[in-house]
Amino acid sequence: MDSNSNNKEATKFNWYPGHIAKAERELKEKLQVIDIVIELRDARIPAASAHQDLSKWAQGKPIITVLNKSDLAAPKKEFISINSKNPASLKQLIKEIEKLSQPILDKYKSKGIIGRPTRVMVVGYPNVGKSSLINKLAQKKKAKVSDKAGVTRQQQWIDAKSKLNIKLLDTPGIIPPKFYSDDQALKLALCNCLGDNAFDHLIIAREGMGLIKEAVEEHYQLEFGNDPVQALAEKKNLKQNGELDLGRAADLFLKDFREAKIGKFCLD
Ligand SMILES: Nc1nc2c(ncn2[C@@H]2O[C@H](COP(=O)(O)OP(=O)(O)OP(=O)(O)O)[C@@H](O)[C@H]2O)c(=O)[nH]1
Ligand SMILES: [Mg+2]
Repeated sequence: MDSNSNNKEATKFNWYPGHIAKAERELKEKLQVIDIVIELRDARIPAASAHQDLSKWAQGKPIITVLNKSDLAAPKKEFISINSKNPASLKQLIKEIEKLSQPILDKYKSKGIIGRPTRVMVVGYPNVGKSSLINKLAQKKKAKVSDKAGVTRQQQWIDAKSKLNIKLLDTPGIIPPKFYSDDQALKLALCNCLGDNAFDHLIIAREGMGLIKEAVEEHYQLEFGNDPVQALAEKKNLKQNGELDLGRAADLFLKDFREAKIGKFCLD
């Protein structure tokens, strides 16, 4: 299979709805009043889920890069790794927030401003777990969480539960107007960061299976042949009207990958 030409097809689906442009505009505006930025990435794709313009937007404000969904990924040492469903995994992140907020609080104290909360904004691609993280830090279910990308549509301030006085800003997931590369688009689609209507499932499944060929062959006990999606449909006997149902096979792979049933990977 010529993976390059198929990969190019993946980016034909340029998903950039109006609300993303608005979300990016509001994010840049709000950064003026923010003290600390948490950039939440997906631990399975720490490079593909990075916002390359974020440090420019943040204009010197501290950015903590955090890999979420570490329970679904192979470990990566360079960053703070968390699992937003498990509060125990947040200790290192909370320490880092507290460390970075101290000089900010001291600065305000020296100006006679006492009790002003540190303002922490959480940003990242859709569906990386921003609202889940905020709910865990706040110890209450204030922000709406869903396994569909693009659920948070409005910024929302939520008070953190901490001995330090912290306000957290939940933000809608944003994607750049253009993907940085075809490889990035593929990985974001694979990890459910783009919304399932934004791409052709067949193309993404084929390309995604190619990235982890050995594990896929092992997990489903099959050989790729010319088309791994077809091989999976044959293996699972997925048919519609007597024909192999490639769409269902593609979705089966995507679901199993996203639930880490095939294995825990770091694709970057
Ligand atoms: N396995 C696992 N799932 C997670 C983790 N964090 C969040 N999720 C799940 O990921 C999905 C997306 O979570 P959200 O918190 O809604 O993500 P978001 O970044 O706020 O998404 P948008 O508001 O759409 O941009 C939900 O199904 C969560 O339950 C994690 O650490 N591990
Ligand atoms: Mg959200």
